[in-house]
Amino acid sequence: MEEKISKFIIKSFFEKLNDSLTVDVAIVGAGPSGLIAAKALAEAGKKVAVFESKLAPGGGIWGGGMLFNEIVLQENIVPILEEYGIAFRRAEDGYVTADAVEVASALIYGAVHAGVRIFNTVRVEDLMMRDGKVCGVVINWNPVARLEMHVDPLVITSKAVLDGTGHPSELISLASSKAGITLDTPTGKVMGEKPMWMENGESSTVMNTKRLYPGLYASGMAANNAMGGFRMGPIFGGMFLSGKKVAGLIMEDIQP
Ligand code: 48F
Repeated sequence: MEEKISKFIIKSFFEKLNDSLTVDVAIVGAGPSGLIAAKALAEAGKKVAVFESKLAPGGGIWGGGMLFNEIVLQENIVPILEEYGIAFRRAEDGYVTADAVEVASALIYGAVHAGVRIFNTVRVEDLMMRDGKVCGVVINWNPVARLEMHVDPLVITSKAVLDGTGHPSELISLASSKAGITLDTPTGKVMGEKPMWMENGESSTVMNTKRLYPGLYASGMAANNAMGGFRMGPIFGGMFLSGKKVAGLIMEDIQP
């Protein structure tokens, strides 16, 4: 029995990985914006792989505000909560609250159920570029990076790469510093996230969600960091709408 169980795991994992070496969209980071974009793209028939450096996908959802595991959303997000079957409670002034654990697990399940492959504990450490376009990501096990092992990576090729890495916008920053490319931002470089301003941050997250370079997109807090938007804490409507928006932008660009 022991031999069979190990064989089944190895076989099905390698089938999954082998089939994801070339995808339509490689999403880096399984936070709310990345997971929502992933499901929308998969439902539109795109082949999507998500690479998440942590063991548990879900990014900043799980901890709610200061580990109080509830999140707040605006009432106009209710249709998206209903799409996922997430329960919510009405608060005052047009806000609703939802259980952070239910939201995180629903977004993960929604993506995988739609056909997205999520590779957890895999860190994207670099980009691939050809002819003025981003066309893939360089991956390695996160523990390899954390233990500073000298181990060469593998590469996933894709038509589009989404930076959903949250506050540091790791891939956009890498593209700017290492590849020296000019981003579609006011300075051509990463503008840097501004301090807390919930109202402004919520709307700017959606406005800042865009293509920053051919083949390279940003959503959620990565978009805000790239474009110089404000942070907003445990209100998540902007993240949800950012995920939906970037899925639409990518679909327009990679239509056959
Ligand atoms: O930060 P995160 O949750 O992404 P988001 O969609 O949402 C932000 C909110 O959670 C919250 C907020 C709400 O108002 O401000 O912060 O912008 O998730 C980003 C995910 O990316 C992973 C990281 O572990 C996290 O789960 N990640 C970061 N860098 C890498 C990565 C990398 N190089 N490779 C793979 N995953």
